[in-house]
This record gives sequence, structure tokens and C-alpha cells, in this order.
Amino acid sequence: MKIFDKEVTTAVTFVGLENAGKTTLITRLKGKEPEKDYIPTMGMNMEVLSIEGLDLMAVDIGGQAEFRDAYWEAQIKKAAGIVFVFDSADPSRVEEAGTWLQKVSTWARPEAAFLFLANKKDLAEAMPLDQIIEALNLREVMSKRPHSFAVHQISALYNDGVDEAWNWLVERIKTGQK
Ligand SMILES: Nc1nc2c(ncn2[C@@H]2O[C@H](COP(=O)(O)OP(=O)(O)OP(=O)(O)O)[C@@H](O)[C@H]2O)c(=O)[nH]1
Ligand SMILES: [Mg+2]
Repeated sequence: MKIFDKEVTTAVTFVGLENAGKTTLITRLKGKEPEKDYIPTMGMNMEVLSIEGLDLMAVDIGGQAEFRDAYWEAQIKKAAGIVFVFDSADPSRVEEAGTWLQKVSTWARPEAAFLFLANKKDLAEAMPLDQIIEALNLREVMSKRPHSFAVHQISALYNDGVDEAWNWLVERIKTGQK
């Protein structure tokens, strides 16, 4: 796909329920300070992220139900990297997030690098990571993709843990391209 005259073929698709923090995270990855206000992504946005000579197309998809239905499957099937963002501070949506995580894991290419991010760890009400792993049955997803699945707990808003998680994904994508 051509963006601003650049041929960018490696897609990293960002999914997760609305309000999880996808757009905030991508803003961070661009090296910018995110807005604190919630501005829902309506549909889908694409941006180029250039990392160490690698151009990645970040696909930011709105998490509202209509956009999940319209865009997620096709964009996940194309992706070399998948980032599933979960709101650690919203236990009421564990079940819904888990249902969609299962769908995403079946759509993902076997060779795709899959990063699960438990976001908003800065909030006092954030669930601990082991509880999230249990509640979302993440071990099952992990066992199916032992070399290409990672779980990190982060704060996109306060830029905590973001670099470590992102470096893992970039390394996996680079290795996959060799
Ligand atoms: N406390 C805290 N708030 C966060 C964090 N990340 C995102 N937020 C806030 O959560 C809200 C939603 O963030 P977005 O990045 O817009 O969420 P999204 O996943 O892109 O939402 P959709 O576009 O609707 O799918 C915003 O008010 C952000 O400031 C975080 O790490 N900690
Ligand atoms: Mg968004």
C-alpha cells in the first residue's frame, strides 16, 4: 500500500474494545504526547511508523461494535503484527474482550507476531496481570503460538512499559522477514 509516496507493506493492526487505549498508544509510538480526552476512532486510520529502517503501517481500528464487525477480520488477516489492547481497569468488559480475543486469535496468520497489552496499569483499580491472564484464558491463546505471543502490562498514557513491549513486536517482525 502507498502512503505519502512510500510503499509500506508490513501492517501492524491494533484492535481492542473501544476506550481501551489504542489511539493513545499509537500516538506514543509516534513519539508524541497523547490527548487525555477520549476521542473515539470512527472507522479506521492508517499511519506509518518508521523504526530502525523498518516502515510499518499501523492500522488503528475503532473498537465500537460496528467497527469490530466491519473491519477487524480483514485487517487481522493481513497483519504481520497484531496488538490487542485491553483496559485493565474495566473488569465489566472482560467477557466481551475475551470473546473478541478468541476471534482475533483464530483470524491471525500463524506467523504473525501477537502482542497482548493490558493497558491503564497506572489506575488504582487496574486488575493485576495474573488475574487478567486467568480471566481471559490467555494461556490457551499462548499455547497455540508459543514463539509469537507476548503479554505486557503498560500505561500508554504515562508511557510506562510501552517501549519494551513494542521492541518485542518489532524484533519478531524483523525475524519473520529474514
Ligand atoms: N489512565 C489511563 N488512561 C488511558 C490510558 N491509555 C488511554 N487512556 C485513556 O482512555 C481513553 C480512551 O483512549 P483511546 O486511545 O482513545 O482509546 P481507543 O482504544 O483508541 O478507543 P476507540 O477509538 O473508541 O476504539 C482516553 O481518555 C485516554 O486518555 C492509560 O494508560 N491510562
Ligand atoms: Mg481510537
